[in-house]
Amino acid sequence: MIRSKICDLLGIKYPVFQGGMAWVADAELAAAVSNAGGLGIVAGMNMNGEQLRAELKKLRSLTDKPFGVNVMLMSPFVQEVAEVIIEEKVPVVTTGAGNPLPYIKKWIDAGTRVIPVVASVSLAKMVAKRGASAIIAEGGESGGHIGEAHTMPLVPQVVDAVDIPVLAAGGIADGRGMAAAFMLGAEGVQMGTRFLVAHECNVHQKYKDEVIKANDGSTSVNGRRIGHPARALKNPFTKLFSEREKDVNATDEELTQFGTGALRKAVKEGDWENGSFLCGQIAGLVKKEQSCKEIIEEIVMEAEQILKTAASRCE
Ligand code: TUI
Repeated sequence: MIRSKICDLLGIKYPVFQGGMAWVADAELAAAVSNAGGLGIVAGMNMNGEQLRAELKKLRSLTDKPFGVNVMLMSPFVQEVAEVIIEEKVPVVTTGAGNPLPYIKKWIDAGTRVIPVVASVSLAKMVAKRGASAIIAEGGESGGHIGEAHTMPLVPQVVDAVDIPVLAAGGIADGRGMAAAFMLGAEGVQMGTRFLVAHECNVHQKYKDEVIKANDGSTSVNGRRIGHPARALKNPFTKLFSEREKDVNATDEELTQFGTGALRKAVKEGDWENGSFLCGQIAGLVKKEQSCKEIIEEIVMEAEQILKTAASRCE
């Protein structure tokens, strides 16, 4: 059995978080992950306060285990989502795509544990000082919005900089990745891409098929010019986006407008022409649809086996 401080801290069986993927991470997926012993996380990104409240009601009807809500800090609904988290006494909040400092104290005072996603040592230090319970260090191998650093250099540097548990994210989809994260000093992992193809994940079947078809070169990063770099499966949409990004005559506003709604088109409609199929670089390793329970148990067992036998390398 893998022992981890994060399990004791949150009362979960396995140190595995499911990323709070915008438009993807709904009550059904989060409940399946929490029921399987991980930490299921609902995306607050694409919901206003009332929609989040309804999703939490559904989630609580599906699980009595700990769960989290992810707050995407650039969401137009960030204020109301932050309030609903307090009113609904959400056990864990993860944050992404920005600096959560303005909200941390309010959440902690309400009894919510705050676990920010960071892409740099400087933000990790700042949130640790303000009372974060743990940190998710996310490298640029991740799908979706990313920072500059990659997982291998980022995780150990964050581990050295703070004295709270660190989870690794970005480029992890199996037990080898999980074992490697522990070797870097992490106390757990967060995965998104592997959960995209879970039976309980409600993305369009085309999305799952394309993740399963993907190989090591299937993703690219676009959006740097408008300050929102995001990793997604290469498709007609990313090709056009990349051309417009290089076009000096296209304004930043036009580019932003072009990207608006593309994630919803991918998740809900499976629209390969116009959709943004956010996906991590590790997709080439994801080869079949499984239940959340199968995914989590397989990864943890594999990691345990690797960690147990690792000592045999040394005489
Ligand atoms: O947030 C994510 N991944 C996401 S959010 C998203 S939805 C979206 N919609 C429109 C534009 C952009 C995104 C899709 N994928 N992951 C967590 C994450 N946070 N990755 C990187 C960061 C991050 C980056 C910079 C966190 C903090 C940060 O620092 C900002 C600062 O002020 O220091």
